[in-house]
Amino acid sequence: MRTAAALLIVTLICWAALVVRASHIVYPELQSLEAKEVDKELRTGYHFQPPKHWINDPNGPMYYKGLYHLFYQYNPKGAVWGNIIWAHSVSTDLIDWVALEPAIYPSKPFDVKGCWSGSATVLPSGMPVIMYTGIDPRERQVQNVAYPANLSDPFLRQWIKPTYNPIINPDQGINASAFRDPTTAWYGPDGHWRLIVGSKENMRGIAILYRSRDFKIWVKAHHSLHAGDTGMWECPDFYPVAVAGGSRPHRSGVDTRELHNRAVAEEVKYVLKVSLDLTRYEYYTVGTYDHGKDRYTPDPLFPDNDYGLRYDYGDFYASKSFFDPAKKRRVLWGWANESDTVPDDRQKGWAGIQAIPRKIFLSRSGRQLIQWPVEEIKSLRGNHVNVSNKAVKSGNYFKVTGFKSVQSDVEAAFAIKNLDKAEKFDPAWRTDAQGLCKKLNSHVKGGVGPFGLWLLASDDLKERTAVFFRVFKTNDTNYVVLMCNDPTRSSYESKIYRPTFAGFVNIDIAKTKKIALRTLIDHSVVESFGAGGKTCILTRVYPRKAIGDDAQLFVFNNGESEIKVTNLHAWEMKTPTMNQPE
Ligand SMILES: *[C@@H]1O[C@H](CO)[C@@H](O)[C@H](O)[C@H]1NC(C)=O
Ligand SMILES: *[C@@H]1O[C@H](CO)[C@@H](O)[C@H](O)[C@H]1NC(C)=O
Ligand SMILES: *[C@@H]1O[C@H](CO)[C@@H](O)[C@H](O)[C@H]1NC(C)=O
Ligand SMILES: *[C@@H]1O[C@H](CO)[C@@H](O)[C@H](O)[C@H]1NC(C)=O
Ligand SMILES: *[C@H]1O[C@@H](CO)[C@H](O)[C@@H](O)[C@@H]1NC(C)=O
Repeated sequence: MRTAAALLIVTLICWAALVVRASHIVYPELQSLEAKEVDKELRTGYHFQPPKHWINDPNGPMYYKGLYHLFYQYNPKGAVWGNIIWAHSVSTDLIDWVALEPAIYPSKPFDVKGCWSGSATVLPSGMPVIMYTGIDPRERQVQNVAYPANLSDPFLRQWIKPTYNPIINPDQGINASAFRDPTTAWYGPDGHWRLIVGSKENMRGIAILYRSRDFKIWVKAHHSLHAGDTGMWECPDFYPVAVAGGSRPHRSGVDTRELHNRAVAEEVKYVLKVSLDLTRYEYYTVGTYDHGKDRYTPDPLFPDNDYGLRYDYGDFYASKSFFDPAKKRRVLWGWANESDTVPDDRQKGWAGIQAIPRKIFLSRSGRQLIQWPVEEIKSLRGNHVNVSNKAVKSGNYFKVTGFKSVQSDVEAAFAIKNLDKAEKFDPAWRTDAQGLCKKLNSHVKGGVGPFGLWLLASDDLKERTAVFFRVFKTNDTNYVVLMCNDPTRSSYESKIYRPTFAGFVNIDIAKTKKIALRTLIDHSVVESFGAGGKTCILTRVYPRKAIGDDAQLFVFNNGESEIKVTNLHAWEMKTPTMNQPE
């Protein structure tokens, strides 16, 4: 009892001593301790990562004069959050990246205490402009712009911050400690620019709307674009998506710059995504946007709260999309943090990655967004193996041999023999896929499933991460499909945070009797796309034995019904140039 009480007191003291800024725990004594060595063992091969230290949110992604630009929140001095600047990388193909000098760093009164997240907007003249959150000497969050110093330089190496910054100050009604992450601006049929900034009012998350004629003087609208009872809204993203049956293919992206054209503005649907500071998850809705009233209304189909649809049901936060004019698509970036401990990160010398950029579009039915790794990553595919028409009986599994799976791309399709065996679905589970996956994890035998992959697995299977499906029956004709990521046996190391992650998959399994899975495996990253990108789950894992050539891939079936791997293709992935300095 006494130890428990003492422990509680210690915990309380530690808790009180932790400083939280922009929701990152601050370790003042660690944030400027440069990494002497970089532990390569679990570093990713083809995910975006700088050579060392801490990264978080992707910022201002854009395409300019033949180059993709990615900026990101970066600590140049250590492997924990702190000293944040905008690091800058460029690529011709979203695969090979070159690290440039930092683009934006504290230098002026309006950002001297921090240069936080923001977005890029390409003006009709072709001029890109960055808008970001600066922290001023009074610790207020203000919004600033920066312009390229030299428009002829496709690398956009140098950015100039006009002296008229900040261009948006938190007014009386706004909490200056909760006012950040301006979006890409859009240009309405009335010739005015608009953008939103994330904020909160007590427990209400708000997308505060601003308007401008000249991108310089911004006026707050009388009402917000949208709000919700989910706490602080960070990193909002608001963009148009094409609809099936419209004048362009529904998979193609829509440039926010086209919205000044009334015909375009009326034909598309709109997506609002918010990152919830409280839960550290995101959700999105799809709806309509009235340009005249400047209000966004989610369609009734989309829950407008924590139970809303997520881009990713795993470790994926502070995401941001951009329109890629070169391939007429919308591309999504998202940050995945580490799940190991701060001392681990100190020792590794690095923390955080960006997920593989994903093409994102509205499904044909309009019921959800679909995401798929950008096609360019196929260029990294090397050695290939395949399996076809292989039955996996109840309780069986097999190893996929002949290739190295530690850095790979796996595409599989599973056919279900007997759907009648599906377990009964309890409607209470509807809003708790994650809890359901925790309860009925990969070790718990089922009717139809769990079946799927064990990956980053040791030969003796003592270490393994499971990515799998499980099918439930609501009644004789209706089924629910759960997609789940279970890392509870991913590592011998027991201190690591390893939550199960899960989402439901919106497919008519009674009709298809088949489901597809694609998983990108990259040492400590498992990024999975169920049913062609309907449900996505990214997890970080830290195996001790299942590393390098010792990481194996298996197919398993722990359900009563037999399943068949109709086909499975697996490729070793090459290592691109990742942020080598020029
Ligand atoms: C601007 O960029 C172009 C292309 O990189 C370069 O040739 C030129 O010297 C730059 N101008 C200045 C003033 O730096
Ligand atoms: C403003 O936001 C900060 C950060 O979330 C919070 O600590 C503070 O209580 C808020 N102030 C008010 C008046 O709501
Ligand atoms: C599958 O692999 C075999 C060799 O093992 C090869 O002959 C066949 O063409 C492959 N099939 C596909 C679709 O790649
Ligand atoms: C089964 O459930 C679905 C929706 O959950 C419902 O639409 C359908 O009518 C039900 N069918 C039967 C036979 O009860
Ligand atoms: C990532 O790390 C885990 C483990 O420390 C936390 O629980 C998450 O809240 C965190 N995610 C984000 C987005 O910060």
